[in-house]
Amino acid sequence: MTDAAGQKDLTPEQRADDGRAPRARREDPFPVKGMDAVVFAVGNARQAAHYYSTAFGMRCVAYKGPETGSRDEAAYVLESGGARFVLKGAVRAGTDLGRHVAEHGDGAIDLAIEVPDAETAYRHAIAQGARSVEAPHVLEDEYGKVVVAAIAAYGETRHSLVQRADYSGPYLPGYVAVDPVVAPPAKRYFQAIDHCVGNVELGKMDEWVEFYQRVMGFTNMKEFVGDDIATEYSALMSKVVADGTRKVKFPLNEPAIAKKKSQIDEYLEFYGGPGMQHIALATGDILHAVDAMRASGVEFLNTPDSYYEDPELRERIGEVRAPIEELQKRGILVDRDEDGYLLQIFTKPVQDRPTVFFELIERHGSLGFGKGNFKALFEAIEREQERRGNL
Ligand code: TYF
Ligand code: FE
Repeated sequence: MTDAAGQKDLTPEQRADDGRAPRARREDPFPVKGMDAVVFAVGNARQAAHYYSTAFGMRCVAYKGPETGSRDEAAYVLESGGARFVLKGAVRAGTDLGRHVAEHGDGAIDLAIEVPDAETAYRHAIAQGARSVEAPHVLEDEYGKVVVAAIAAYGETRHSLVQRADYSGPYLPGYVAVDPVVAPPAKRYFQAIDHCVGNVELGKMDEWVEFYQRVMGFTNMKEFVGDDIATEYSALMSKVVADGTRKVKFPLNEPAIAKKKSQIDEYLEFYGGPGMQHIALATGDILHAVDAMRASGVEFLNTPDSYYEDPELRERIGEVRAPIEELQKRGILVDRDEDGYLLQIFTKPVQDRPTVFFELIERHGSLGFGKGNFKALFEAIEREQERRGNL
């Protein structure tokens, strides 16, 4: 069939492609290189740097503070392979950083994304309705130039868009290289940020999913917690968005009305609004990482023996790289899907408030998030919620 313009009947996709070069058609409007850093506001950055050095095996590589001309805040940059945390603390009264910590406790203020072109990424985001936090600007020192812009995300969280063309400094202009706080472990515990999860208010999850689709061109991954599972045992709904290369993955949770008070409501109440809930850290050896972190005082959620004794689990997961007994000893969870399997474990909240926690994840092909473990995991989280008197 042909229409009035003499065109053959095309699918909407084909019509949109009409007359454009094949390359342009496939061009990503918001290309990303990966996570640049997770920036935390904390009550005491010097001590937090010590914790992430000694307990998470990270290496402190850079610093700024009053000694380097930063009059309001001290910031410590820690790395483990490609994973970078920046810990910021107020060095005097009356700062917005201090206000943030007073309001939310320790938490993430910036899920910074590395992009090939910050100006273009920012312009696209704003054109798609994102709220500006910082217009693109060049930061410069003797190591070179970095272009940074920032847009608002859920709650008080932002996404900095960081373009490192040929910057050779230890982090960003203004930071100086420093020696590690303690000698880093011979073998790092993790090497990348796998995903960063956001908790948003009831009924807002789909709005934020749509935000990442519209503003960053992210697409939904198939893993999600829907209505059915939510009311049955999880008391939360969850969807995952990711960039085309799946280097940046952002699951989003909202509370669900269920029999018990949602863990997401507990977070929202104690954090004082939406914010980052957990960071999953990709490890190549979760057994070693858990052992080392536990020995340094990091507390992980417990998994009951019944999880490992369930014949259905053994059936479902098949052969994995360690005997089940070794996973059981440590409380490591296993999940398998059509692409492969993953091992994962969750810390308890790492600050006084029941808010931010971490996940260690060792992937063997699986691109999922441990859907098969949601029930066991949420039960473990609820046991902790109960202990805190918040269930
Ligand atoms: O990131 C995920 O989706 C998994 C599972 O409150 C999960 O780590 C989901 C919600 C939650 C805790 C963990
Ligand atoms: Fe996770």
